[in-house]
Amino acid sequence: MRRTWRTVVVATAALLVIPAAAAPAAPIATVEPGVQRLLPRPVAAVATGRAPFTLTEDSHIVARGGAERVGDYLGDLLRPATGYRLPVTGRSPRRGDIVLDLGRGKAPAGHEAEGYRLVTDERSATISADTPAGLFLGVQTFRQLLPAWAESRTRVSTAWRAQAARISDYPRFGYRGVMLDVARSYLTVAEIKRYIDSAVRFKVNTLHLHLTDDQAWRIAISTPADNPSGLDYDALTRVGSRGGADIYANGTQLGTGPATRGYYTQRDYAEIVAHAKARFVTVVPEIDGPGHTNAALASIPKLNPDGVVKPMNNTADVGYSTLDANSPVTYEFLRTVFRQIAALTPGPYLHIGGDEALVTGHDNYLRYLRELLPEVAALGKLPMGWNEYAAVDLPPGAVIHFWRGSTLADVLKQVARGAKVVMSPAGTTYLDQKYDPTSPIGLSWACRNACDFDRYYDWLPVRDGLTETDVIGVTAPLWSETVRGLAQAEWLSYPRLVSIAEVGWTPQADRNLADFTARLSSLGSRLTIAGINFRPSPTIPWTTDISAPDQHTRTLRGEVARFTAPSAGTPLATLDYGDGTKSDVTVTPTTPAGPLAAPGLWKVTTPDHRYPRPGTYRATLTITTPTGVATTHFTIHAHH
Ligand code: TNX
Repeated sequence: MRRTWRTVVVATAALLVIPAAAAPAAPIATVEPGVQRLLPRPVAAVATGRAPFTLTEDSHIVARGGAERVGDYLGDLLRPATGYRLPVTGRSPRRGDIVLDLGRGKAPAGHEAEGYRLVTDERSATISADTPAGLFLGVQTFRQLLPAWAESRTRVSTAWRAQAARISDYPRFGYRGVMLDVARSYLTVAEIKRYIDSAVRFKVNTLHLHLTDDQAWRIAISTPADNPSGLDYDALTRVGSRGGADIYANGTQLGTGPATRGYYTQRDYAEIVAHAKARFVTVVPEIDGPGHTNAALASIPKLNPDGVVKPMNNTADVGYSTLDANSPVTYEFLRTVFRQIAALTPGPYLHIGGDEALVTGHDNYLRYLRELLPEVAALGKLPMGWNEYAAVDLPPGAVIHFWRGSTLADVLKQVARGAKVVMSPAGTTYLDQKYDPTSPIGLSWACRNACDFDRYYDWLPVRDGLTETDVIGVTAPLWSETVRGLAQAEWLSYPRLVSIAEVGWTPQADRNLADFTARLSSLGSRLTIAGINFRPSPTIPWTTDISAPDQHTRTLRGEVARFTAPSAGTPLATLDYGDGTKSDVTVTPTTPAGPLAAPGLWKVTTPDHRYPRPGTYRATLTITTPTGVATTHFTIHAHH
């Protein structure tokens, strides 16, 4: 039996939230995917008005040479929902093929590294770029032109159409990052991979891993043959990885329960790096110091000049620990650690932390950096550090990770000497901050009351005397004092991470909050279908997607449709059976929504409905949500 699924997406035109109780009689606008909905907004995109591209069961992904692995990735994305074979082949393109065209001069001029062009029409969908990375970014755009059901991991039967369009696109910045703090609370390798997979949809290309802190040390370091001080590196995981941020210093619980714990073997870390690399994501590992080092000090007593064992500390406290800048053991330790991490890290940067060294003493802080930075250079890497580290002269190409303004003069001085800047101003990029005081998790020191996607969108990454070329990018850090597992990480990240992704991608002049908000409204559906958790912001008029298959039956029974409804509140469904009868039908969430979980897919079930006589009936399903009304039709072939 061939089942046809249709998708209808509607939303209220107004930005206002209509209370669930009031039946919205507001005008309805149909929202289809298309160039006007893309996130982040491309540099140039037009709907050509031609017939759309349609993916069919005969479609191939045409990709040769360096394009092949991007073709494989795209095939893996599209096969589950479409159920098509989508072979990756080198044939000359036929109607309905997706073409990944790699070659010199294909990207917009001057944007060879990550630029791409995308043309969709009734003949093909062609993505062209100078690099596989450019093709990969074009793929992320293309998938957003397909119906949201393309994100389903189970088969959906629908017309897989993409609007006919012509897009020319490239990033504002080359460094578009997210940061996971796996020190305060651990994420498994599988969770990190999923987090990467979600972030790349929005063209994020850098994953900063905050691997060590006061509360825990999360990366295995093997004891080197050359170990003059006899340091017990195994203790970093045997002792240090047992920690986590569980409580505030006053004993109150942080987050929904104790921190998750664990560590990465070097093989685990390599697996994360490889997964990231296959998605054109650079991993930037951070080993924080000289402050934020209690877990290391507690693991290896010899790092303390007095040899006294420091206790592990499971509070959120920071600023009380320091490595000894005057002890050769400190540098012996750091050399071992950074050498091993560098060997596992293909990316150009090693992040040395350098923040909040409150008990180090200024001279010792400078000494620490002056000893460590040449070691990083000797490993062939560029240093990156939180903005405090601009207190010393940095090598050209070093990156200052800006999180607060107190050392602006130092930053500007180092930039004048050739350092670059990545922007993570705490009040507009920190994903660990509560959205508002009702958020069950999150901190609030950097952003107090209204910290939703709009605030994280509406800021200038180039300012304070910096120029466009001084700044190489932005990063959204997810500190994890209150984060327990991937679902909570996603809840704090989406939709705000999308704001930061667009700050990093889209030219300043093309960024507009109202336009961004409108584009976000159809994101909830896509995230829902993809199984990515998010916070359905109450100010967004979330749209609904419905899939209702045609049926061959005389008696309609059980599940007749699935739909998305990201807004809070229970939607209502009415089914007109097409034979003169009409009734309210039951809607059931497939996963429970909660204060930290967006509503998942809903299913619609009908009581048994027997058609009076054989025939073909056209049913109409209407879903009413707090933000709009969605309608779809399906056919019942009631012959037997
Ligand atoms: C400040 S930002 C920190 C982190 C905390 C974060 C919590 C920075 C360089 N240091 O250690 O986790 O605030 O929001």
